[in-house]
Amino acid sequence: MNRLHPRPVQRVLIANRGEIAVRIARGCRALGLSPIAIYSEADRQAPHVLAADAAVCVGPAAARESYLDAEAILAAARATHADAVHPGYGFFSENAGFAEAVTRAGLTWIGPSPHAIATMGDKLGARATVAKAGVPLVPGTEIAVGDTNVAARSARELGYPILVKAAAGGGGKGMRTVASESELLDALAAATREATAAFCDGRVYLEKLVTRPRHVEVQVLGDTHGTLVHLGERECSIQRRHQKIVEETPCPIMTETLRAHMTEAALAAARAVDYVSAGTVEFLLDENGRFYFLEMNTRLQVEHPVTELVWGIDLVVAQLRVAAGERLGFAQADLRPRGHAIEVRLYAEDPQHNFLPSAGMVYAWGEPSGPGVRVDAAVRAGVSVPVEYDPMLAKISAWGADRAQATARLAGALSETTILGPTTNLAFLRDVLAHPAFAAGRTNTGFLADHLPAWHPTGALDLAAAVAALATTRPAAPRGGGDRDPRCEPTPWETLGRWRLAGT
Ligand code: MV4
Repeated sequence: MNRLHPRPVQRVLIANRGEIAVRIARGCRALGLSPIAIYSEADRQAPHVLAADAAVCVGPAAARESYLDAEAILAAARATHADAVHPGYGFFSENAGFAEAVTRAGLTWIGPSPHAIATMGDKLGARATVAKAGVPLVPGTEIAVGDTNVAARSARELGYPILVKAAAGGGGKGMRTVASESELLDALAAATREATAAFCDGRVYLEKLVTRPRHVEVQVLGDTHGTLVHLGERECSIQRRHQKIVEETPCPIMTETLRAHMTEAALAAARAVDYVSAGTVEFLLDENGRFYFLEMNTRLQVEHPVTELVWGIDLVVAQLRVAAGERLGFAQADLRPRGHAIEVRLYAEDPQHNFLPSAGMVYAWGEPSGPGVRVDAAVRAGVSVPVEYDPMLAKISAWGADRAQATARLAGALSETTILGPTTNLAFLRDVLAHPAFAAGRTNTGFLADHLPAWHPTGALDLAAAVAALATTRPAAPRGGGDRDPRCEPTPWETLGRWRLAGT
């Protein structure tokens, strides 16, 4: 197969699972393309398998032996005559070697070039590359600090507090805060150890600590004909342990001037690696309105739906089209954001017990709908949530003409969401949205620690919702056999019998 002229894309292998695999299958359908799923032995019943035209088992439950087995995935592509591979997020999405292998196999890689992935994947390389393009960086060391004397001198010059970061890191892995010189040696050793274990690459560097930053990121989209546009920013500051929980666009404190500067910086960063496909440039925004490049994610992101809702662009469709060599077909001047969108991530985890994952059988699942509501989920009653993967069950998003309407619609959608089986963070999410600090847009990275440090559910609403869900999914006992008049079917409150909760 000639790698410069791969065959036209018709069959797309989705090298992922869960809601993003379902989402990508939808994008394929929208273009008349045929989605092909892969699955592990733990995912035989998974919703993403049903979303595809064909599905191939690639190995046992452990991700290393299935979703991260490059040979098995390429064999699945061959067996199903796939023309292209979409990696989704996580797994192989930011693996330059896998992107290369896909291309070498004569398949179209739906994503940026291996060069762009590799450059941005190395945080020191990314810093150097975007600095040359004039993108503002947090003051820091430009080289890995192997020598502790050099590190101590650099840290003193930067001024404490500082952060030790892993060059191969990202997402907070291998990161250490250092308040003063007395902590530096231990932090360097710990970060090096952690980075070596996680990435087989122990290089670390220093950055000045930005206190109480917001995490604001810019969506970019490029084609192979030289068009590169941005689709505004997303604010994703409400996180715990580097896991985002709430994402929205626009950023509540964004101004036209700040947006102009930040999006220009994001486009410059993307241009520095000839970026093609959907990508995200992350910034820290400090309390004085200054912003600094953090890293670039060279993939479609979990939180892409809020951008789609406000900008009216299907990012997966755009990725598929530009991967096939088509032009984007629009320029920056053709794009106008409208209104506000907020997404929350529903996790199978227990907020009352340190957010411990809570996988297992889903007995009932009722998803919300209504004006401006969007659900990206891969949950089905009767199917277990495997323990082997990320415990995210669904993303629930709402669009509104303004932030208040988006918040109200999302809060309404959450009270319409029912799940019976795994413990979830549903009630926690409701309390985040209902918090006055959220309404006021005071969403920096300290939000959860400041406002919901030791969270406990209020009221028995969750149990009531779960019982109602159970009641609505339980078939009514047949009376008198034969065809029954649906007008005589009992209401949930009747089938519930003594399971009625006091006060509901
Ligand atoms: C920082 C920072 C403060 N100052 N860098 C966290 C994940 C990784 N992408 C980088 N991170 C941070 N880098 C400097 N120089 C604070 C964080 C950080 C953070 C950033 C975004 C969202 C949530 C966060 C939570 C803790 C720390």
